[in-house]
Amino acid sequence: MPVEVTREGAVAVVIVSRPEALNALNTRTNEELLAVVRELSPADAVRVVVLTGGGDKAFVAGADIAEMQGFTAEEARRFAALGQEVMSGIAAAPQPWIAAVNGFALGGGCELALACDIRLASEKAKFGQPEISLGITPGFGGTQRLPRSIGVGWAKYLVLSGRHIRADEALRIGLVQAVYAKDELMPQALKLAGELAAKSPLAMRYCKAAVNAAADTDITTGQGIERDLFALAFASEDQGEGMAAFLEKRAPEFGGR
Ligand code: CO8
Repeated sequence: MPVEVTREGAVAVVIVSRPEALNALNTRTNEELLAVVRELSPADAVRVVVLTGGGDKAFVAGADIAEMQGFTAEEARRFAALGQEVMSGIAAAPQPWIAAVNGFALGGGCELALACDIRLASEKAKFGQPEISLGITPGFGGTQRLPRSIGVGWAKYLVLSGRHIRADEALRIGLVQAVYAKDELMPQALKLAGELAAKSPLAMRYCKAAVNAAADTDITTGQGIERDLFALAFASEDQGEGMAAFLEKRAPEFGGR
C-alpha cells in the first residue's frame, strides 16, 4: 500500500511509501491519500496528523513522471484536479497536519508539504519546484501556496529556476519552521504533535480556519471571520475549562466540546 496510517494516541502518522520511485505521487497514491484525508478529517479522536515519507531518501520526489509522460491535456487536468483535492483537503482539515520532511520534497512533494500547516525538516531535506525543467508548471497548488507562504520573490525564484534548496535555506526563507538532525526529525514531530493534541481541538480548528482565511480573503473579511470564530470559542466548554485552569493554576483538560 503506498499510503500507510498508524496511530499513536490522538496522533495519526501518515506515511507515503513508494520506495521504487522515491515516494512519487501517482494516481493510486493520490487516491489513497484523498481517502485517508476523508477518513481522518471527521475523526474526533484524531487531533493531529503527522505526514512523512517512507524510507530515508525522500518525503515525496514529486508527481510520478513515468505516469505523466503520456498524458493528454485532459488527463493532465484530471491528475492536477485530484492532486489539488488532496492538498485542499489537508489545508481545510479540522486537525493540524505537520509535514516531517526527511529528504527530497520536490514538485508535488513540495506542494504536499506546503498544504500542511507546519513543516519540520531533517538536515538532509531538499526542496524545489523542478517542473520548469520538465517543460511543465507546478500543478498541485504550488504556484498559489508558495507565494502566500514565502512571498512572490522566493516563489518565483524556486518555480522559475527549478533549483533545489537545502534545509538551512528553506528555514531561512520561512518554507520550513524548524530543522533537526535526521534521527531527531520524527521524535520532534511527534513531540510537537503531542503538544498540539493536548490543546482544545475546537480552538485548534478555529485558529487554523482563521489563519487560512488570511491567505484567502481581504483583511476586513478576514477580521470578520476572526471575530466570529473568537465569539464561537466562547460557546464551548473548552473555553470555560481553559480559563478556569489558568486561574486555578492547573493544567487544562480539553474535552473538545
Ligand atoms: N516520478 C517517477 N519516478 C521517480 C521520480 C518521480 N518524480 N523521482 C524519482 N523517481 C524514480 C527514479 O526514476 C528512479 O527509478 P529507477 O530506480 O527505476 O531508475 C528512482 O526513483 C530513484 O531515483 P534516482 O535514481 O533518480 O535517485 P537520485 O538520488 O539519483 O536522484 C532526485 C534523486 C534528484 C530526486 C531525482 O530522482 C529526480 O530529479 N527526481 C524527479 C524530481 C522531479 O522532477 N519532481 C517533480 C515532478 S513534476 C511534479 O511534481 C508536478 C506536480 C504537479 C502535476 C500536475 C498534474 C499535471
